[in-house]
Amino acid sequence: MEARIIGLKGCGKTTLVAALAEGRGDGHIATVHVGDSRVRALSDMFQPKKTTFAEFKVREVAWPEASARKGEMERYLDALAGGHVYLHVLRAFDNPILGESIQPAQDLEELDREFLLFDLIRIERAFERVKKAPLSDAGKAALARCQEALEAERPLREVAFDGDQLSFVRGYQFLTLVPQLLIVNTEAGAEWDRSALESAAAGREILAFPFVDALEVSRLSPDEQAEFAEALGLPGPAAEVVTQAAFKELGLISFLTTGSDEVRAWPIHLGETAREAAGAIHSDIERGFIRAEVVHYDEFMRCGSMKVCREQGAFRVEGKDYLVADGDIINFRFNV
Ligand SMILES: Nc1nc2c(ncn2[C@@H]2O[C@H](COP(=O)(O)OP(=O)(O)OP(=O)(O)O)[C@@H](O)[C@H]2O)c(=O)[nH]1
Ligand SMILES: [Mg+2]
Repeated sequence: MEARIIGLKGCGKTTLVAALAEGRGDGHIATVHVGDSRVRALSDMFQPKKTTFAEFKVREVAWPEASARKGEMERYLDALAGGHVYLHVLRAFDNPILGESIQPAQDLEELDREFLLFDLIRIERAFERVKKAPLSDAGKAALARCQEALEAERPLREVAFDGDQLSFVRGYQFLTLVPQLLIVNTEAGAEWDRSALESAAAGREILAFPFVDALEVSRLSPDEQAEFAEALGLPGPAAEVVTQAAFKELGLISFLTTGSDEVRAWPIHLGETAREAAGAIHSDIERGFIRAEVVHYDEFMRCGSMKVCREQGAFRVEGKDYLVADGDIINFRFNV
């Protein structure tokens, strides 16, 4: 899973990478641990040799210098392709170097407009090139559908494509197809007016906190982070808040495995079955799947041990088609 951190010049992208990295980053790229207090709690109970969080790669797309051939914006748009979700940073703090006023809603509209235009031009080029790169009728219809949406100023992520159309459209790496979370970098201690941004957000989820404070919090130990985040008025440690919102946006959940060797969170898509979840661990477990022994995390914590879970009927045996829920603790039975 990879998230791209995007946004206009000087809005705080690099600062966000650092806050998410919790010291593990490298400038523009970081591997973010999906903040999951359940993993920490289970690890405290089982004292395993190893504790493994679900992970998320983030990569900043840095604002480029203009060249003789291309302006800054053109170069930026060219560099954006890829990634499963955009973390779109908006500046709501005063950055004196930029010499521009604070206007996150207008900044958002500016990049939205550029994205729409970029995608429209890409479609026009595809139509122009049909002699050299022929398009099937289905392909033409899919692109026409994209064009129609974009001309009505609708981003492609809002269009309900069917499976075949979607995989065809994905091949073009359209910018408006990628889901977005909006992350507002606010001025520490200052009020911030959310209402202006809400209409421009058009349904995208908005997170808002001062990145400089989030960065300070991210330098603390996991135990201290939640407390200090609260004291500073943040919604939580950045890695936790942002990854949870990104998981929700992408329809991801985590199931858990426990034991004396390892406590671990495994990301899968909502709607995946026990057998598919087994495949997330190893293809052998998926192939040799017999059954899944399941206790939900909340039930487990209520009971305090597997033994009590069994006695109280919180422990379930599920078959291959069981739909895994977020927070299920699963032990797979399989033969190889
Ligand atoms: N006051 C204040 N300054 C901030 C905040 N976040 C970032 N800055 C400062 O703003 C400047 C730009 O931040 P960066 O994180 O480098 O922004 P960027 O989006 O990566 O910038 P480019 O890569 O050049 O586009 C730096 O000097 C930061 O220290 C904030 O929340 N409050
Ligand atoms: Mg930067």
